[in-house]
Amino acid sequence: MSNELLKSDVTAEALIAKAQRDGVETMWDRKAAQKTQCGFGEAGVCCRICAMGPCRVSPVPGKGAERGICGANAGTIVARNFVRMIAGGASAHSDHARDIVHAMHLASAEGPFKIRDEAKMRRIAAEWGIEAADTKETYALAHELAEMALEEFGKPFGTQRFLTRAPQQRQDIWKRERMEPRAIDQEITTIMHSTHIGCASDIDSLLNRGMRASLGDGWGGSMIGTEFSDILYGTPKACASESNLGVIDAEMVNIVLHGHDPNLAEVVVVASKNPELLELAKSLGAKGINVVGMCCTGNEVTMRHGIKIAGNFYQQELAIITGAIEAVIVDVQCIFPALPALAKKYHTHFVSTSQKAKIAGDMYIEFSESDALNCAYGIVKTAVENFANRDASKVEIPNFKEPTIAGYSVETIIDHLDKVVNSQLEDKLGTVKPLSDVIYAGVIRGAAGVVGCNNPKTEHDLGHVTVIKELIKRDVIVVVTGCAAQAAAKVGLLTLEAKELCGRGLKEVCERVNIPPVLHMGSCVDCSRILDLVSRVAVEKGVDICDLPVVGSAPEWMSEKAVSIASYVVASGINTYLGIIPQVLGSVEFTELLNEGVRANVGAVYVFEKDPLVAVEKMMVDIEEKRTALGI
Ligand code: BF8
Ligand code: SF4
Repeated sequence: MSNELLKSDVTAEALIAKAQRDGVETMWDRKAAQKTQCGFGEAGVCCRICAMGPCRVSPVPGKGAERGICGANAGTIVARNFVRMIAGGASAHSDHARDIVHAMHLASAEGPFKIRDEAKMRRIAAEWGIEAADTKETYALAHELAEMALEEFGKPFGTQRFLTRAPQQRQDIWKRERMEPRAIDQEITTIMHSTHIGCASDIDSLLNRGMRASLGDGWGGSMIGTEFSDILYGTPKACASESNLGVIDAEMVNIVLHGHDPNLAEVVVVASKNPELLELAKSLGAKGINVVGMCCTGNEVTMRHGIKIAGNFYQQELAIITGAIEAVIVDVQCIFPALPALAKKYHTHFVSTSQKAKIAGDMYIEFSESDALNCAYGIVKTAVENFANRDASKVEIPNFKEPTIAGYSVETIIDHLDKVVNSQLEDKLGTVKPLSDVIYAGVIRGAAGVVGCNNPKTEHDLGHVTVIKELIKRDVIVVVTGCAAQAAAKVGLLTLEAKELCGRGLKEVCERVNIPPVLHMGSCVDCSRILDLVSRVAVEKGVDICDLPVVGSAPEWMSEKAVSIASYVVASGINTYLGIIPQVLGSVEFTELLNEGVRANVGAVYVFEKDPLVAVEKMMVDIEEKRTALGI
């Protein structure tokens, strides 16, 4: 266990010590047991795509085997592994989105799935060319739109509908590069086909297919996930919350919602307010039911209901180790298989709910959209009843939490801009013009999206927090999603007071618009909100996305979803700074393609930089070069 990697987390020291006292294992023990990680795997040169292998080729040209048995060289092997990561990530985001659309297909006035943002539904219906989108009966339109959205996953012809939101210049590039994503599932299937033994070996072509699938995620699956979640559960508005493990309440029944899918989380939030269950909780000696969020399910319910954030990815074990959690309820993605065994060491019920993420050793209560409220009621009841089994002597909750403001959808950002800049006028502008104007005027130098996971290869949260603090100090406004958003929340960066850490220009903008300098835009699928925001600025200024002083950053990423996100951000024209080096260094050619070559195709590159301070310096050079090129 390396304390070094945890020193910037105020909750870790006590809880890791408690874990040792309690005799339970954490990711840190398992990381230590891994000893030195495999150098071939780390370089991406291990191939086990067929049963003639596994083949591993030398990551150093001229030393050892240069080709696998079929003749694949390091470039091919590395590229295939990389684009398969994109396929994994795109499938996760997109399959999650499909579940949201299925829930919308079940929506009715009686609920529990209802149309909560009807105006947005009608806007998107019109955008997608549905006739009489403004007059059709609400649920007839909802079902028609849901069917259209489901077709985006498997339609035999045509490209993704949301691509038209991008500036025309960007759409032209995608057309020229043959990167316009067709059906979402098709793009993922094409990757699996192209990377099969004896299929594509050309690294440019492989990356091109990978980027196309990633665009099918960002502008397809993820964007559908975001937009249809808003229609179904409401478009987020700025709301107050709190963050870090201190939100766990020793006197309440504590339920951790962990995973990614808001379908389950939304109904659990409803069930947690059920008077019968509250009464049951009180009869067992609890003051109430405290639902807290972890990872992106947490982000979804924080954005819409102000549900408190218990923590991010690497805190999933620490939450259980507090001894005060009655149930961890999970849906899909980023859930450690280690959790059921850990939960059994305490009184915690580990409840998995999705066939897609059945976890060995769990308490499995399958969530069914068609019986959503009953399901959620049953799950929450199980948690409440478990309060009686809590062992007070095992409870230790770190007393750390920070105020947090979340909920900055694109609509909410525009609303804030309208309120200030246009308060004298009757009609709202309803555009991002005030934002693009302050960027062009140089009051704000640029914008950055800081996103992604935690990774025990680096000190936890430090990369996120350092990058964000250094950027806002330099007058760069920051938008955050995923675990990066939660890292920022835990150190108080998602507050109005964080303006004090900003340069003069950004501070003034925060004061006038009444926003934090770091805007929580949601879960990882909500990186699509960032694409939408940046596109609006580009369209408003008549330029391409790659012309804007905007950067992407994933200081601590680890998941395949993050590889897909990085790829669609680059393919959308934004240089993306990765603090964890992808497993590609075993091929000089493929590394050069990512770091430079792909610029000729999409006008942006992947930048590898482990040191967050150096990364920020590079981002600032990048931003200032873009400004110079624009003549601003
Ligand atoms: O989708 S940031 S660790 S929780 S993958 Fe997972 Fe990474 Fe967190 Fe959300 Ni995103
Ligand atoms: Fe080896 Fe080629 Fe099979 Fe990969 S695809 S395992 S390199 S033979």
